[in-house]
Amino acid sequence: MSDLLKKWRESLTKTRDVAFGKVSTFFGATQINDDTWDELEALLIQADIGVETTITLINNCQEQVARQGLTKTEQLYSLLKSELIRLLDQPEEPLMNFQPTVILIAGVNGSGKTTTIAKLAARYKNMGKKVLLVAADTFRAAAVDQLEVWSRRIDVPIITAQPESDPGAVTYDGIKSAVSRGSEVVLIDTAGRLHTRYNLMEEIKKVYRVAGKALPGAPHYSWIVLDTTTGQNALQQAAAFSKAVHLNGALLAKLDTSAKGGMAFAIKKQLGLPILYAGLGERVEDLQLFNREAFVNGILEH
Ligand SMILES: Nc1nc2c(ncn2[C@@H]2O[C@H](COP(=O)(O)OP(=O)(O)OP(=O)(O)O)[C@@H](O)[C@H]2O)c(=O)[nH]1
Ligand SMILES: [Mg+2]
Repeated sequence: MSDLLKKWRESLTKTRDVAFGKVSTFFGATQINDDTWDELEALLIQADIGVETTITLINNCQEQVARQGLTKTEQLYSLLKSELIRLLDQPEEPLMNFQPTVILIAGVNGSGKTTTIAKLAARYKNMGKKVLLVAADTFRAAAVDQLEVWSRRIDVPIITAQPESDPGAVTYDGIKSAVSRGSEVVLIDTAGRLHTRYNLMEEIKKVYRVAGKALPGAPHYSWIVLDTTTGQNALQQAAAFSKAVHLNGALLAKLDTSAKGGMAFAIKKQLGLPILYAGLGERVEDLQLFNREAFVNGILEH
């Protein structure tokens, strides 16, 4: 097994053991009958795949079983694996060909935004890009400090503002500064906010609009960081942020500490958001481009 596959498998231990353990042991020499589908449906829902996505999955599997004339549940296993892979997109590294490419990062409190931004910044820097961090989380003084610590650690410049100043203003200054210093990638960190709080959602809409005023077309990417441990709850969060800041990608944080990795399938199926990156651990290099085959092989036993 390659090091990459090993890393994914290791990070998905909880999801594999706790949530998908029963799915993996379900298949064997038994005949496929009506009970098979009811039981499999229950197991998949318990594994955080979500009701709607599970129903689609079961329907697709039933069609294939009929078409291929499969009779044993063990034959169904590899079919399920390939149908799970098919539910997900295989992303490529997003293009960074604007001058600069502006990326807005949103999400609820504590989901992993700031840490993920630091990891993304290090990744893009290693790819040879000139990166600039913008600390538009002006809500807490400690939030700016946290990003500044990262900025020093990964040696990437940062634009900050006074605590409690307007997050729109620092976004504007940050993008203007990126243009004048020739940065290639700008990562904007925003304050954590509940997707149900009207004022806070209006505030991030403003950050989004101001980015477009500083540079027409910005933000070019608007990504949500989802804490994988929240499971299906992430769907409501992503739906609300999608409306506010036109999300075009999701990043999964804390896959390594979660048993609810199954939620990834619903993000794509129900919201149509591609998963771009996943956090497989706390280290900078633990942020990986999402890999659908490694993911599905990591959540199921062989
Ligand atoms: N194990 C693990 N921990 C993570 C990962 N991503 C984030 N964390 C941890 O999650 C905690 C919260 O991360 P932050 O990056 O501060 O989250 P945030 O969304 O910026 O939080 P607020 O700004 O308060 O909304 C920190 O302790 C991180 O180390 C991950 O992929 N794996
Ligand atoms: Mg933060």
